[in-house]
Amino acid sequence: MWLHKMSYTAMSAVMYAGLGLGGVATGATITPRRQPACTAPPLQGRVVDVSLSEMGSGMMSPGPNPGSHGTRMRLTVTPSSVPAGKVSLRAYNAGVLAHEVVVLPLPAGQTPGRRVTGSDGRVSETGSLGEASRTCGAGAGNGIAPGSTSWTTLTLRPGRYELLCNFPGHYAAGMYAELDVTG
Ligand SMILES: [Cu+2]
Repeated sequence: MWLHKMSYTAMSAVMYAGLGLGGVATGATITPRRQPACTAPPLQGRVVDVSLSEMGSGMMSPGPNPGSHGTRMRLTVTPSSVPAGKVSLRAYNAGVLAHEVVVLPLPAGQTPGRRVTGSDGRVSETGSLGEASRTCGAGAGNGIAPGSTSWTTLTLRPGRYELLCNFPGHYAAGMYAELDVTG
């Protein structure tokens, strides 16, 4: 899932306005960029921390079409291996753009980052086991706002999984990582 184009653009505009002001409030209240907007509640099972960001966040302005101008983005998973069973993802957006985390099975022999990207800049979510894409909330939403956390609890069988951000262009820009679930 990802933000509709309108709200996505609007959010970007807000982000750029914030960047232009250097994060200084001028009348309106602007939440300090590096202060987490929220934290996840206690989560069940093994907790996997997922960090979402763009390279050089806060030091450069990503273009209006992130990922299409060579902007590198990243998604990291800690730890990268957990026992089978209940696994909770705690996804923190450390970047300046909205992101999300989608969990897809990774077929044997396939390395992360090799999925085919459609003309919309997204990969197929067929077979998705779940996602964390709700600002300060659980499960599916319209994206995780910068400085916010989203979380979800899944029951995962042994195998390899790929966690990725499916906002247009973000996967191709590097937002994917492998999570291994051991038996
Ligand atoms: Cu993203």
